[in-house]
Amino acid sequence: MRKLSLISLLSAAWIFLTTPAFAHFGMLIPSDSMVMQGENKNITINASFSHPFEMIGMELVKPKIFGVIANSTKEDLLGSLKQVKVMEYPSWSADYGIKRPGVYMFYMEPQPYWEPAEDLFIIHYTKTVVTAFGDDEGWDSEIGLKTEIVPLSKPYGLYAGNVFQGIVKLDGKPVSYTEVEVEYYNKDKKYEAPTNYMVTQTVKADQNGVFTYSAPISGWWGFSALTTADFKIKHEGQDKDVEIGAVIWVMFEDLQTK
Ligand SMILES: [Cu+2]
Repeated sequence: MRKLSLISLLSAAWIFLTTPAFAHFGMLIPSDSMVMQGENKNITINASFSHPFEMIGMELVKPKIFGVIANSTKEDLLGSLKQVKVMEYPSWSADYGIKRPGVYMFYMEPQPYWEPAEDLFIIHYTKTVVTAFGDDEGWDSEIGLKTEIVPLSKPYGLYAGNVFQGIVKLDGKPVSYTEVEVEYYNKDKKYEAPTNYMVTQTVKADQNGVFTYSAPISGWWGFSALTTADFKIKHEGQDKDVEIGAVIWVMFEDLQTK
């Protein structure tokens, strides 16, 4: 009996210790992904490093890079970041006023995050796409991040149930058979996964780096394609591997009734 309860205690501890480590996501969530004519032109973008389905936060130190590319112009937005809390942990937020029609790609490169449990650093190059005032040009273009998901589906204006397709790129080239982790931003903690296997789902890209996922419900869905970097970072004098993630956040909408 004692042995059994020790085992169950240990396995409970093991689950507790390992489960949350699986699915951290760089997160960039704008207050609106389709800004319409006559709507509030000011949006807020929240930046965090979190466990979106379980709604467990982590600290995000001030990102190395945070910006937007719109109408072929890059704008550094690091200076507009303000400290906020996301899921109770220190995170960042920026207000952005949209002035012209166009596609606005927000992106962040966080500082490398040291993950002792995995003995490596993690960098999630994270982006999200906002469209404004009816101009759609360039939704499929590339920002040019170290690793990036380039959308094959318009990364906004999707219905729940639609598929989202993207190409996983590393240094501008498609990566074959990469694993892509998928997670729902369980914002109101409304949902529960039937099993722990379903908190994070995984799809693989094909030989051309293309992956496909169909979102079952409306809301924000995160896609994170993970590879190992071709560079190392020193931790206490030792070279450590760097896991790099190409992350994109995509909103799926419900069809509305009249
Ligand atoms: Cu984590």
